[in-house]
Amino acid sequence: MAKILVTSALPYANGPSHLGHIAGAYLPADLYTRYQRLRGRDVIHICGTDEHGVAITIRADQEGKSPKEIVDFYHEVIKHGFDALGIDFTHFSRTSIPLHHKVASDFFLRIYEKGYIVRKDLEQLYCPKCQRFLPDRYVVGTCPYCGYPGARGDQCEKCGRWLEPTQLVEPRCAICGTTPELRPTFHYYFRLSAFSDALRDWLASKTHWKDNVRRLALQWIEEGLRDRPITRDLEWGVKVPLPEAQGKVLYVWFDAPIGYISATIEWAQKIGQPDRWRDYWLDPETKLVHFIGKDNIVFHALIWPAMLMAHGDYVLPTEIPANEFLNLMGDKFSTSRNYAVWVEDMTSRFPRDVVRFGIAMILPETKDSDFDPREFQRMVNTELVNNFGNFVHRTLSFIERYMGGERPKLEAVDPEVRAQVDAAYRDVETFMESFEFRKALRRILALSDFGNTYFDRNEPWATRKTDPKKTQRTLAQCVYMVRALAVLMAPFLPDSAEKIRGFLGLPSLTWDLGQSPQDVGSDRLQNVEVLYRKITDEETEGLISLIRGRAQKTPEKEEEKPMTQEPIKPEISYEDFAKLDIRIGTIVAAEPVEGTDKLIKLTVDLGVKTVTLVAGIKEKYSAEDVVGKQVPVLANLKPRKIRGILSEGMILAANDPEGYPILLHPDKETPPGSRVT
Ligand code: B3M
Ligand code: ZN
Repeated sequence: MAKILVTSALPYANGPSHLGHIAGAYLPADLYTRYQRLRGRDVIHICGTDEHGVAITIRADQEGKSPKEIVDFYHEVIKHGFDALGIDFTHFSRTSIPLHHKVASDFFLRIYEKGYIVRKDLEQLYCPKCQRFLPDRYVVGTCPYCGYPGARGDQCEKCGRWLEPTQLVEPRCAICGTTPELRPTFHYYFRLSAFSDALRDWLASKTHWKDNVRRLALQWIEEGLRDRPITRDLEWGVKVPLPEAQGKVLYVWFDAPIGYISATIEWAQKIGQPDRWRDYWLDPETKLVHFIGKDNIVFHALIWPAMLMAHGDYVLPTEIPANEFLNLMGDKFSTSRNYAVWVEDMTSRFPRDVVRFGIAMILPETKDSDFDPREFQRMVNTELVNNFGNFVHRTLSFIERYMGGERPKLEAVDPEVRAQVDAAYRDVETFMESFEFRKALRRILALSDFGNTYFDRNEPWATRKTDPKKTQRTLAQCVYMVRALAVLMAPFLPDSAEKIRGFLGLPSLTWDLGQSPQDVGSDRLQNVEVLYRKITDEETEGLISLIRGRAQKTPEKEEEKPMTQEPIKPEISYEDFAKLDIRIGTIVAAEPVEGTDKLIKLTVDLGVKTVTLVAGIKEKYSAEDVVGKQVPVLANLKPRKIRGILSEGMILAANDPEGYPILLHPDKETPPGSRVT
């Protein structure tokens, strides 16, 4: 039997997981693995924390901790979150372990020796103050495309373009703010370009892949694959295993996917069958399935397969079911702004099956989707509680109450019931195999909906007095459906399925329903209880206020990236500061500057004199808004002409993340001309 090797993206060990992560990769991977296991297939699910890379070293620098302290802490946090949700990994490893370092260096050496890694001399930005070469993300500056001042050396968050650090206008060291200088150095490049044809051919066979994955990969190939630097000047990471490469480590995206292999090896060692990993990675028949979020597509559908091709021994990905993004009440999740639902927020409030259900209903499989606690409440209460839970409970409690708990014998399955169950099985199989978990779940709910209709239509509460035989038959059919539902739901709601198994006294839940009455379970029901309770309005409102209350109020701009603000500029002396004459002014008149989108002409009373200022605030404020307001003014700035108007100073305002102004006002009415020191 072909083996199935499921992986889910290795989460960076620099923060806890939120529902966006769970919906992107981990729950789908878990559903798929549990389903395949239920079908009796040889499947393992491998994951672990991604513990290298600058996101982690920057976080460590910011918090004054070592990278190891950061990753040790978050490895546990992340793992705990997965446990609480029942994400069932065969093995959950981490990339900082010596085994991974060894596997990753061997991988590097192998493809280096085959000529797919080459050394290139180049010039790189070096911070003279920090005395180090600066990896991409350690450089910040102004985006050459859109002018955004907080662009990072690898990407501009505002316009989304990928950048080289040397493209930044006015680059600065992200740690100390010093202007870096170009110095000669060298790096190692993976010859991705050598694999254009092989990748194109390989992708050609993946016609059934999700459109988002295949299209993006092919688009990259059409645009021309460029060789990619795979080393960085850092202390933290997998050391480049070449004597001349002192002080260099592998780029995190080079070593991380190799983590899928090293984690499998670690698992094999742990279970005392050290060669077992080979059965998966070295067998060309293995179905390798990478669950990821859409931001990881290029790495999994192009660069990693090319690395595997270069290496030569391992199986290539068979499937890459990448999900789109999950949003939160209409906005993006933002870890930097703490606008998120963390796993713990949910698992501390609701049973994990309820949480899994709520996420599975909205998996962003074909487009971005949205988590909203009100919608969560509605779906749980109507579908999980009133439909599925209700059918199971009304069936089993009827038997307890009116039949002394004795399970009615199933003589023959009603053809209508059989047809319904068979059709559900077929559809669920199709959907689960093609990673359409939302559809699978809705299909199961349709079956329990049918169960409820069947129950209502046959009115066992009425026939109980008039036709006990018929009542028996009705309930036997319903029990048959309860069992089918428990099986189909098992990947989604493992705890509920296990409970139902217990109620029915079945030794285990198996996909095949079997034909004989004994297959349904023991003669008596056991300890039947209610599966779910409804979510209350108070709980929903509580969750909403929690999410909104702790989020920082500024609009989101930089998703999940450290350093959302520009670093502090180089130090100045007090004398430098003392040259600035800042005063409180009262705006006495204001009019828009004709022919501009941004400018308002202000007349400001500075106590000692009244001045004219031109301020770029029109996008956010109207002239009427500001008259009468008090603002700080830089009063001794050399006057300059703006649109023909002499501006005699500058009002001081905060910038929101999009660069728009936020006016500042004194805490109470202040005499105009008061100094700000
Ligand atoms: N850690 C990025 C992420 O968490 C990265 C995935 C690695 S998978 C090999 O989105
Ligand atoms: Zn520096």
